[in-house]
Amino acid sequence: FLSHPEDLGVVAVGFSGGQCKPGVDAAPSALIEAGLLTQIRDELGYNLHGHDTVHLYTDLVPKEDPDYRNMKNPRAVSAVTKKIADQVYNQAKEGRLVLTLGGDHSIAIGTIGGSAKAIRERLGREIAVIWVDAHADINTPETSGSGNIHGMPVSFLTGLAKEDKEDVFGWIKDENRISVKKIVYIGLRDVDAGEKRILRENGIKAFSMFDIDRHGIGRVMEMALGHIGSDTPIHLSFDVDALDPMWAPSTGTPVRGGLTLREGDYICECVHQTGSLVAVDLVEVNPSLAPAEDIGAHETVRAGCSLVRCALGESLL
Ligand code: Z70
Ligand code: MN
Ligand code: MN
Ligand code: MN
Repeated sequence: FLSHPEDLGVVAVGFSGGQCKPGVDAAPSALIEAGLLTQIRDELGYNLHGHDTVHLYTDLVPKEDPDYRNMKNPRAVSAVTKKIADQVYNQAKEGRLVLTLGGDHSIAIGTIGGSAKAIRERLGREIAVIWVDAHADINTPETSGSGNIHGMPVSFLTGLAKEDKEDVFGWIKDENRISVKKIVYIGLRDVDAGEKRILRENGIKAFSMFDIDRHGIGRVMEMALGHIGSDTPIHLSFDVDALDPMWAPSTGTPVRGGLTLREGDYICECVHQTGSLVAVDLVEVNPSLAPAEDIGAHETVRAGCSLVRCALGESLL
């Protein structure tokens, strides 16, 4: 699906307005300082585009941003994700693979909104999404208990949540949306009651930690990719909190009983091996949230780098 598979569009965006804990905005710089982009260029051989700037988009954050439909920072998240959608779209329409380094998971409204539109225009195809996360992030503004928009991106992307107001996600059009039939979750273990109902009522494919324990990650990936079907463009959105806190303690909402680093890497490797990957997000790394001083942050950043390299084909012999 890529006309320039060796070209990688990089969108580095330190944005934290989709949740309440500061620090996740520092993740792109931490990942880059750990050598991620150098490794991608020198060891994996990609030509990088758009990698020179870490976008903070503080200019897009309005002074006044009162809650709307129970959402916190609605105008800021809407404006920043709209901008990200443009950036990802501009990279993807050139036929490049797009890597986005977040940021909290609200940014996926932009990354997936942008790649869905570009792939539709370029290939007339709908993308599939593999969402790797402890959480389903499919609350609507009305079902959300927290009001944090990083718990809602999938509802906006699938059209389960809609809003007409232009400055509060009214910019999301059908061209940006994905089908509930083409999304697959892996790693779920902390899903709200309202979200479970949404998953059930819409027949959304989800592999929880229970399924991974039962079948093993190998079989789960066969089933996940089988559901998507071969020859479908794939957007991989990886929330680092899918990993067990043993591997990724520095994240806003660590949940015990998660994926090993090796299982996370394996998911990324399998997705790379399909040859259908068009975009990757890595989100929710928060270097300032480390239970054990510096060690936790360093380990989490290292784990994030490993996941991205695997998605870009590092382990392919
Ligand atoms: C909860 C909510 C969430 C990440 C927390 C939590 C969502 N379902 N996502 N941490 N990464 O607030 O909607
Ligand atoms: Mn998430
Ligand atoms: Mn999560
Ligand atoms: Mn390859």
